[in-house]
Amino acid sequence: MVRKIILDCDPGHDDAIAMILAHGNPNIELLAVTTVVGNQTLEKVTYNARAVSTMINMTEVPIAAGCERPLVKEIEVAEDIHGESGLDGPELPQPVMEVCGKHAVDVIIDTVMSEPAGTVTLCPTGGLTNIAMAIRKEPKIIERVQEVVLMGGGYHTGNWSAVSEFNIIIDPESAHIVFNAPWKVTMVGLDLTHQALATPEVREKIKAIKTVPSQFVDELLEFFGTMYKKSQGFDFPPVHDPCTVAYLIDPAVMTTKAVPVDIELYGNLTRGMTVADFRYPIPENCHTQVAVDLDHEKFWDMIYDALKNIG
Ligand SMILES: [Ca+2]
Repeated sequence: MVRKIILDCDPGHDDAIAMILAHGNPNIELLAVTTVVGNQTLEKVTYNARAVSTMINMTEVPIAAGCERPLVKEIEVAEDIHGESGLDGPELPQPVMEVCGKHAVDVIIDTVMSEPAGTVTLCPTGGLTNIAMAIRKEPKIIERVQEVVLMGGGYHTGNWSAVSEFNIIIDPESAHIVFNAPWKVTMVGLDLTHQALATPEVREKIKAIKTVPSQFVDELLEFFGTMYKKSQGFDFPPVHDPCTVAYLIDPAVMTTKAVPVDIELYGNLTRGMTVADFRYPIPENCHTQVAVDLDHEKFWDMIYDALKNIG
């Protein structure tokens, strides 16, 4: 079954690979790419989204720019992971894609309201500002969206503080709105994405595809890997964001567990934590689930196939 998705992102090395996976897989219909401040400023990540679309010749998918700052907090970017441009490493093509005239929040609302109810999935891979704003502006989207599958958080680990993950901690108020809306939320957090490592074997297989986009992905991973080694001590970089798209292509790529999840807003040490309650019994009305274990080989096979399809 073809899944219609909106990718709300902040490219971002792993966001770029999520775009490639969504575009290159026949079971995903990408309705729009919307951008939000996160890994870098809105201006930079929107430029990057246009450049990546150009790189993979994805000219039919609208790109809309969204919120340029979080709801409450000041802007905090991830320069030590993604560099000054947000997509340092490869040389980017001059974008041929223009942004559409509408704000990303309106693109999200209008797309969800105009497509048949229950057919559009939101796939946020950055901070949750645009999604929270869309809920507040048009609450009817909550019951019309099929589900939300997001990269963010972690039930046992953090990467921006001891217990908080970047996409959540940069705008915890928005995350609180999104996790507490009564729609189905799948949290693809660090517990899962730290298994999506671009190992040397993976790098070799990507290189062997020998296309311009595969070379581009290899250069992305080279920079991303160097930064992850330097700033977080990883031997191989975890490629977070495409895990969300992979789940929508085939849920068997990961195991999940239904548990209530809420966002800590006030803790001195724990602000931005995704608090997952694993106690028995799980409430009947639990609308959140967390990703647990990744099928590494199946995941990377999807990336190789997408690159081969794009050519
Ligand atoms: Ca991202």
